[in-house]
Amino acid sequence: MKEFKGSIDRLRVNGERLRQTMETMSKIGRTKGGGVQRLALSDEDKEARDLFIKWLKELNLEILIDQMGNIFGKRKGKRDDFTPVITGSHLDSQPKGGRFDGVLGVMGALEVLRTLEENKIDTERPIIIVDWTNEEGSRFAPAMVGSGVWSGSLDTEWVYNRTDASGKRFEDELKRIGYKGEFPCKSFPIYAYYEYHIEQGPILERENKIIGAPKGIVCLHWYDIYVEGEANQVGPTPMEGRHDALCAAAEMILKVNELPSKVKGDLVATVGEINNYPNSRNIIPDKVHFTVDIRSWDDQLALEAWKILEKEFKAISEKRGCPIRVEETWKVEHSPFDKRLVQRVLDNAQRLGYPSLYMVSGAGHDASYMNQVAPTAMIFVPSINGRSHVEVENTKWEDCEAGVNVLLHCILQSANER
Ligand code: HGY
Ligand code: MN
Ligand code: MN
Repeated sequence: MKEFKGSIDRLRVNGERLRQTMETMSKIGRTKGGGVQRLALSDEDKEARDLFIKWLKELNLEILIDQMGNIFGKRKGKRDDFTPVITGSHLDSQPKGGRFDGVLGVMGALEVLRTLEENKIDTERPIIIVDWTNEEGSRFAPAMVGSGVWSGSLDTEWVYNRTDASGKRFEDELKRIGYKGEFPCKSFPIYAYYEYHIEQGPILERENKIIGAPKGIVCLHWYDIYVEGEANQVGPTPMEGRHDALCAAAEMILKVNELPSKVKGDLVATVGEINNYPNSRNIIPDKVHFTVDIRSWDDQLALEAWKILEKEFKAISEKRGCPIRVEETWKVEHSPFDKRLVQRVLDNAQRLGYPSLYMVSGAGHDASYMNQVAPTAMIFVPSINGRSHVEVENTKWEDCEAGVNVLLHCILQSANER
């Protein structure tokens, strides 16, 4: 390996190696439509973790797995007593998800460490790469539980007892894949956290920018709604007097969709998941479960919006004689990132010649929780056609490389600050 002689400013990552690493990782859980399915704590998640650890070992990093299965790889600093710079994201995916969401931030961080290693560049501070457990929250709700427990916002036992649709417990699945580590899942002092991620929206592409520097992430509020009705034979039961849980739910779901137009501002509201029982074409449904996801930069607006919705749900429930139960499943406040680090992202993008944009993240990330315990910033690159959480999710390789070059220099600058 050659010693890097030039000015550190000229250092760049190896885009071809990044691409090959991404393509190797995307083979794990690959779906017919060209996406990936690596649900948290599934066999595919285990396979991806095993491969990630193999790559960490090749870099002689000190590896640590904590009680939530978060995987940390530490590269020593000249001053190993200094607080570290952490960078990473997640390897788990949505069902039929994309090849870039989360994994680009972990493989990008890996490429940074490979670049430092091969150029024999040491930093003052240690650098830690991380894969956070269950960022997606699709199989086990809520999302971002690995970073949520680590940052002290979620309780280990509560997460351990979360179950998936088939009733499997989080802790049992974590043990089954061999990633329930010994190390306590709790925060230690860190100097800075950078998370590199695809934008998952249309703005960078529309504005012809390559690097996004989010000022922060919106709040995320998740609710679970359970509607009770009365099952009966669809034929002889008169329409009058039915308590059809699915019709009640359908009316409620439309209210979710209409909510943002009532409250103005940046609010978005979505029902993504619905389960109907007994789900037989000739039985009037008597149980429906559906989810509500509300997001806004303004936490208060999101809470007020929910109040409106809850009232509308109650009115529909009474009108149709279908009692409801509401679970306030999860809330993460909006997270304004560290202004100095966000400016660093913009400055590095400019110095490296990449057009950049100061923006907001509408997607949740582990950075939402990390921002509660350490100076945090994110680096975005464009999603082609603004698509994500779909098999066609895609980002140009040259943009992926550009993002990692910005990540490299942000990390170098922070890791060399005394
Ligand atoms: O929900 C989100 O925005 C993220 O994918 N967990
Ligand atoms: Mn993600
Ligand atoms: Mn995601």
